[in-house]
Amino acid sequence: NFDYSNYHTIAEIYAFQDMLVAEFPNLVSKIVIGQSYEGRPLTVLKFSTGGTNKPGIWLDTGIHSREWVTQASGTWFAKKIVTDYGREASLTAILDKMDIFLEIMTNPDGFAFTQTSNRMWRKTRKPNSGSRCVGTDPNRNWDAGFGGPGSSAEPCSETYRGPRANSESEVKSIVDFVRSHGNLKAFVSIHAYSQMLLYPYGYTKTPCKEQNELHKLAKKAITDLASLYGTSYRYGSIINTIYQASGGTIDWTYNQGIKYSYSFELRDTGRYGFILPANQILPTAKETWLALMTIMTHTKDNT
Ligand code: 0X9
Ligand code: ZN
Repeated sequence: NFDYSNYHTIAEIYAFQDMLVAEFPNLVSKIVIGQSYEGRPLTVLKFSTGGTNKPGIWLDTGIHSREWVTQASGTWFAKKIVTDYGREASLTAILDKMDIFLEIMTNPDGFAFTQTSNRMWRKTRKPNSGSRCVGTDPNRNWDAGFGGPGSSAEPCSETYRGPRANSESEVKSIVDFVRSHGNLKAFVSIHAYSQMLLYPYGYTKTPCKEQNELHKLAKKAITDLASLYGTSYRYGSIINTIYQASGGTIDWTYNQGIKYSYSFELRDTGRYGFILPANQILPTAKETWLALMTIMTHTKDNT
């Protein structure tokens, strides 16, 4: 009875997660990896058929709080996983070999702020000493080219990098999780908008070591995505496809040895931008899922 075709409040999404765990206790559990600056739990849904420290796939949505179609798609992905396990062969094969981790509200303070005060809020909500401007860009705060071009040292900027790498607990909690898990094979960070599928790097033009494989897999994934509604995606490295961005999530995860590090920019290409109408949530989630399945299946077959 959760309405996947509408946007939901942060409280509704927390409740949705708990209901999913209650309904499918043998498949889903909730992990709290830390807490946000304002004290909200940073919750991750773990989809697992058992075993210890199986190879893992990480998915996150909502690290930029205003990108609402991503959190909405995240709830649909969660439901899709519990629906398809044991019924759909490819997803079943993935979960028989690997665990899936899904952080839907990766920036809960920002998300709350978009619902109460400023729909266009992007950053975290931690104050900056010596400035009246609040928040750090959580996609410039990672320890990969931190502080380089395509990030700002100015707290009032939308791309403020923060005082130091991992200064934001929303970022540091994922860093700690990735390190302590130690067996993640894919890491997919989901943003909006622009319709792009991106791989490292964002901070340097130097091609990443596995660029050929990542490029071919991205092409296959966006071809599968387009097969549903014809939505067209561009693909390539961050720096060559969107712009230079330093201190980004997937550059750090890739440098940690997680080869299948990708980032999506979901619908649209700017007509509605961040304010994507709710009637596009389901089509966006469904087409994105096809690309995610392509990436996850390739990861499984190469793990
Ligand atoms: O500027 C960003 O952080 C990303 N664009 S967004 O509109 N979602 O803010 C682009 C940077 C690299 N892209 C991703 N990692 N998705
Ligand atoms: Zn974003």
